[in-house]
Amino acid sequence: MYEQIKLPYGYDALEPVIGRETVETHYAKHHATYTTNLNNAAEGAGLSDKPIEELLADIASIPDNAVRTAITNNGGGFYNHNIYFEQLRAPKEDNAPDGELLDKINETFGSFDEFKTKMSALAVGQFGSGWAWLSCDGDGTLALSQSANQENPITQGTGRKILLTIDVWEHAYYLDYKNLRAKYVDEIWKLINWDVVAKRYADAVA
Ligand code: MN3
Repeated sequence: MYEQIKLPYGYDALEPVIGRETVETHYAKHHATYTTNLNNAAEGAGLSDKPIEELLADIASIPDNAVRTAITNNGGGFYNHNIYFEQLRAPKEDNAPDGELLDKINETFGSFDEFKTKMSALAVGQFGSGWAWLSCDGDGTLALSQSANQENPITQGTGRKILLTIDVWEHAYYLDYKNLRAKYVDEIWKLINWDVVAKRYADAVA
């Protein structure tokens, strides 16, 4: 049985960057539906005991087309939203990581601003629904990428650990920003809980 993370904040905690109605609909409707559909598909296929990362990494080994598609879409939807919601918090100006993660970002991308520009460009440039990702190898090498629909660096077979994501499905921003995806992406940097991202990085390189 796969379970949605408990939101570590209230539905209105991300205002004014992301409004209460968006958070509530996104979490209690979209994310909840992916979770229910994943549980139904995994249970039907006898796979519901598998840790979600393993289930997604081994997706190609599921022989039945319909089950594989259902788990790609709903397992990705379940997992990606757990990652997304966990890493947000109330808005903060001049929000930035520090310590080892900041050093690594500076070393890899030149500066934190340059990193944000590059990841934002992937988020804004993802054609249609999808996600932008920061992930890393076991040796801590950072990588930026994007994915369509509910794919992620695990289902894409990269073997990398996920550190940070931006959801660019219209349901993530349309009530607050209408068609202005770039404005949403620009604003979401205020919400990133860098303590969560730093913990993911520390776990990935441990
Ligand atoms: Mn979403």
